[in-house]
Amino acid sequence: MRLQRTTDQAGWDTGIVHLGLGAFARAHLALYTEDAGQHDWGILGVSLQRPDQRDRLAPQDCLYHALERQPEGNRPRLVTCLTGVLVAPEDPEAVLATMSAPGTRIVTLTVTEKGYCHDPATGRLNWAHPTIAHDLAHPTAPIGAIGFMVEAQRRRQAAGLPPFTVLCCDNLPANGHVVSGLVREFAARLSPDLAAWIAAEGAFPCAMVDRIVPATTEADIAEVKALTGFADAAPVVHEPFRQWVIENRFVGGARPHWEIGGAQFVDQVEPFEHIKLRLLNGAHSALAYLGYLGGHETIADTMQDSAYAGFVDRLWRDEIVPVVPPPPGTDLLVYVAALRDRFSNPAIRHRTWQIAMDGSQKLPQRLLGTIRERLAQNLPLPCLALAVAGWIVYTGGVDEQGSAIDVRDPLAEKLRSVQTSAADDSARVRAVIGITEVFGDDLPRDSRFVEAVIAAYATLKAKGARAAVAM
Ligand code: CS2
Repeated sequence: MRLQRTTDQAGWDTGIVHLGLGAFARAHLALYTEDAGQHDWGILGVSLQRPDQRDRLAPQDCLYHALERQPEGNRPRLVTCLTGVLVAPEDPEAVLATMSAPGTRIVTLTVTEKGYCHDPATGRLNWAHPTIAHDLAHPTAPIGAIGFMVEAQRRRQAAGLPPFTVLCCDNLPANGHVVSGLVREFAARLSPDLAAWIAAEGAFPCAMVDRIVPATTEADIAEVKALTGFADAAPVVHEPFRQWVIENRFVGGARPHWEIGGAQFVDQVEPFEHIKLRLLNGAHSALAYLGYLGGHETIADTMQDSAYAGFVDRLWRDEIVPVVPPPPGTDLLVYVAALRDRFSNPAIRHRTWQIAMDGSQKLPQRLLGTIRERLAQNLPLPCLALAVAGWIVYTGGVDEQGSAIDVRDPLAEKLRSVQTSAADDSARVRAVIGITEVFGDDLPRDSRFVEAVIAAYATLKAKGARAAVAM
């Protein structure tokens, strides 16, 4: 059966423009918006690079199924709140027109860590980034998220409209503050008046988003067809769990009632974000590198292996929990127990290779913050050091069987070349830790950290990842 809108379905008007339309936003933001059920808050999705989402969604009127996967079975749900999909490189003007339309009051983003073109160690804009350089030279025809937001806000200011709220849904620490800083830094180069207006009138609430959403596969598409009868080319699959903690700061207070779907509006997001980035994402990245090297395809497979399950328990209990303050009313051991179940859900096939992507952009907030806390308290960090060493081996580009690893990372070239030109293993580790965009100026100089990673790297090389995590 073909998926198409019927006349008895109520329509949605665009209230939100979402930059970086991927599976995560369609399984998280869109479902909370669907639950809120306010039809003036429909979502217009924008792909900043590829046309594939639009090509799949447009022929089915932007309808799709979200398939909740549980060990006990699967539950498909039809999602209707997407009002359209634009592909920015094909028509940047259409994107800018929608972003600066009066009905658009919120711009949400999932452009991944690297999409902000910033330096992950400092949170400052990387002016040498080709996307930033392009958008500075051609501000009215941008290609990057920051450039689109600044030009659209400029048009809104010129038209006498209020700015839109910018709601970042990426896994960055203090994401609202970081994005606000980047937008204002970029705007100030073009027009100090615009930058001042955005600072005075705009809003960049911080938010913590959580739901495990693996990339959709052909098998998922076939399963949705078998379950629903619809030939849906663009379903998303997700775990049952979801969480969204949002700072309650929106321009003119205008936002959907996402709390209907369980979103929490709070004054301080930071404690929630800290535990999520460090306990969930930190462990995810550790398992991704070490699990991949040990031959495991998914996180659930890795958790099935008792050596890895024991390792991640030590990482959580002994190294992360003691240095991360819990948000009010949260018991971290209960949180960790839930994570163990979520990671072990066999119905979610989240590939280690997928999570391993873009480590240079992820490590600072996922692992290095915890490492800094432990060093400040002079505490040992064997599991964290092993995770960093796993990333170094992984980005070296050769697996334990001698086969090439398809390393996807904006710094992939640099990571490989510094490793190739180093004389020995210890020099290799030092060369990678010397990359200040990732490790800052402090960690390369901390011999406790450097020596711990050198030792972990040596163990990985000598014994392999599976034996290393079992130690
Ligand atoms: C994962 C996240 O791909 C990754 O790096 O760690 O996408 C993770 O699944 C989500 O943050 C869970 O909320």
